[in-house]
Amino acid sequence: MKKLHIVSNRLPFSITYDEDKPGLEPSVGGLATGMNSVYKDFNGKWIGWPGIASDTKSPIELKQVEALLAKEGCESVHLTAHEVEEFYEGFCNNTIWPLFHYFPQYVDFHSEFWEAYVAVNRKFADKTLEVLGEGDYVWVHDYQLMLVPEMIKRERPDITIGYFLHIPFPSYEVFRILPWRKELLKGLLGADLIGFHTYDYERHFLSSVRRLFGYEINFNQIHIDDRIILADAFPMGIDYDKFAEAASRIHQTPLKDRSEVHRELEKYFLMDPDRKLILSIDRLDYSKGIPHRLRAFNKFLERHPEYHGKVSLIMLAVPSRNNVIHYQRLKSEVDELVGSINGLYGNINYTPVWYFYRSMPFQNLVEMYSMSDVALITPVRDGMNLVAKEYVASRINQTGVMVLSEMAGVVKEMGEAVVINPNDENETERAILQALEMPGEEQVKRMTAMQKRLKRYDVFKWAKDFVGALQRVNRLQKDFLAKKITDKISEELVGRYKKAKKRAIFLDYDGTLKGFKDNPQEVQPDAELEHLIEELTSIEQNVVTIISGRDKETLGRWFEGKQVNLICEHGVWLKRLGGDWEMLANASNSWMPMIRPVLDSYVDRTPGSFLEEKNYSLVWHFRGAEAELGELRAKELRDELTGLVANHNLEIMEGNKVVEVKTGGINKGAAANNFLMNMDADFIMAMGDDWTDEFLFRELPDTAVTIKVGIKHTSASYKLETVEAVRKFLKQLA
Ligand code: GDG
Repeated sequence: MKKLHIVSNRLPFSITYDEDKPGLEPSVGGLATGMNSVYKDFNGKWIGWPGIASDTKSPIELKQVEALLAKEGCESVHLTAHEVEEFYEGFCNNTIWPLFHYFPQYVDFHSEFWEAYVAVNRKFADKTLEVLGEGDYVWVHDYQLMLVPEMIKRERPDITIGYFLHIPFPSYEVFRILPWRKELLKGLLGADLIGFHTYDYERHFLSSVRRLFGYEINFNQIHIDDRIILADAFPMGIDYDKFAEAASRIHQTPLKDRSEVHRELEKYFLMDPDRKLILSIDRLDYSKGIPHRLRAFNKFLERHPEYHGKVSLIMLAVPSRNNVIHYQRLKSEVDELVGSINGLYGNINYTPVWYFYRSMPFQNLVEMYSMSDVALITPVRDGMNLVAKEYVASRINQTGVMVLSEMAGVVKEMGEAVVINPNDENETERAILQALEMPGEEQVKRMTAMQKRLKRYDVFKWAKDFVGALQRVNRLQKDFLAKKITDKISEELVGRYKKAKKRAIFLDYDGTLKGFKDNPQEVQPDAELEHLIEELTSIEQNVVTIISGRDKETLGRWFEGKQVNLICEHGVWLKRLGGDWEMLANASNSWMPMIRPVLDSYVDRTPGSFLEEKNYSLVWHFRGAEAELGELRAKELRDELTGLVANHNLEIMEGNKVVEVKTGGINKGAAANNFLMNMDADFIMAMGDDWTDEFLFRELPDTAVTIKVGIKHTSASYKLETVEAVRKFLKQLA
């Protein structure tokens, strides 16, 4: 059975010591819960760091820890204190974290950090490689391990690799700041499926891939040589029932058994039943917008004296990365703000902000969720934010209001929240008021809708969905490879070719015999190609025809003196060996003055694009333009042309980074069949790369060997990935 292995920075256990005897404490985080549900079902291992610096323990102690973890299906990757410092605290938390959360001013660009990141990723990849069986699945998690997918794929292409990023993927303009941006992307592109919390992160990622590498992207599929890579959004859920059930237990806990937090909260409400409580929970991180929240709350108290004594903010800030200067400064700022608000508005009976700088047990967390009237969640950037989901799950009586930042990934699933921009403190202040005054009925309506959604797409469904997509991408890849010319198929085809007495061979030029360049005039045949054509055409039984959309002047010049037939402009012109140009189809160009100005305007507005004028067609090339702009303009141009061409028997052809307008009814398929008349060929072969070649594949006789170059869907019977593969195959025929 194929296994599924998980790779993440931390293992789902912490190591505890009881008088030097190590033990394991299971982690209760969302990731651990979700992954436990899949990796055990799939009989896989969990590969990660146990959380202790390896050089602070003796080899024997490390072995003990390893053995304990191994019993739980975990494989340990050991990191020294120095590695933890440079890799985790350095590159992960001082480079990627601030950059991906749009804090470029906090980013450290140290090459030592980068080197440590590469080395540690290598360790994770090596450990994973040790456990992999034939055709297994691997699911790699988060920003600490962005290079691992490629490291595994390079050595084990048979492994299907998924990767999930838990933080935002920033816009290209931010991502490009990083000196190692290409390396990170290459690392990710080793995966077959790349998941994000939201579609926004997905499109930022695709845009970076397009701009940095120029790979072909079809909706959410990236095509690289013979691989298909899928990017998709999977909003991570929580263990919904766990929170709902815990909240329901809390409501039923007898007075004497209630926790101290529970009792304190009740005391607060006892003082005045009209009192309200606002909740805020996060790690103390600059991405969480804690000062913004405090300033907005301060404004609220300033503007609404009627709420003095009636509303408190209970703020749990979990200590985090406190050896980093930006976090220390943040802590001072938060301490000051809390002090200032409490100093201004507090009294003996009233504390406006209850501030806890620590973490709390799960039980207390749910008590706070279930007893707070409002959750104020205002990150300036957050990949998802699970706290928001946990608050909703804990509201078992369906009351409560969520005030939520539009910068958190979770907002996409919480349209019913009161949504604010955390940088607008006036808006947040108004939202606090709106939340406190929201009628019960409306609260219930909004909360019920959110609960229904979050209960359905919980962390188990999320994990299952991702694994399902991983299996699908594996099938997609197999479907593609099904048409690929393997060594065995190649042998068969060569056998058929050898037996034939008369062979008609149709070869498209650009993208088939020769790779693309920005300027289409720069791709005349190279020496290798010329030699290949000479060899092919020197065989008596072969009738070789170059069949292309190019103009007859260019092809005529490039192939002058060669023993090939030429079909140009998609089938308008034919030049038989030794003969003159003849017109195969009744083409006209009287329409050109009408269409040319339209195309000219696209050239003007799209830097890097240009217009090519053939005898019977006009072509707008956008390969040299900025990729996304080019695609967008091509779409606009097609729309604009559609009305114009319909009335003039014209056709719009979309080639590879070109939009071409030409007389209707002319295509390579019709031209090739015309050429084949009276020829009596007993072996017909056609090769081409774009959709103008699909006419050829469809219209040639069924016995023809049709070969698509590239990995897109095709009606050809076979596929070859690249121009190099085409040349290699033709060499066998020569
Ligand atoms: C990253 C992304 C993304 C918090 N305080 C206590 C406590 N917690 C638990 C919460 C929640 C989790 O920690 C925090 O999750 P978040 O999603 O809010 O944030 P990050 O830790 O920054 O996580 C984030 C997430 O990955 C998942 O993909 O949503 O955007 O930054 O579950 O309940 N738990 C306990 N005591 C506490 O004091 N027991």
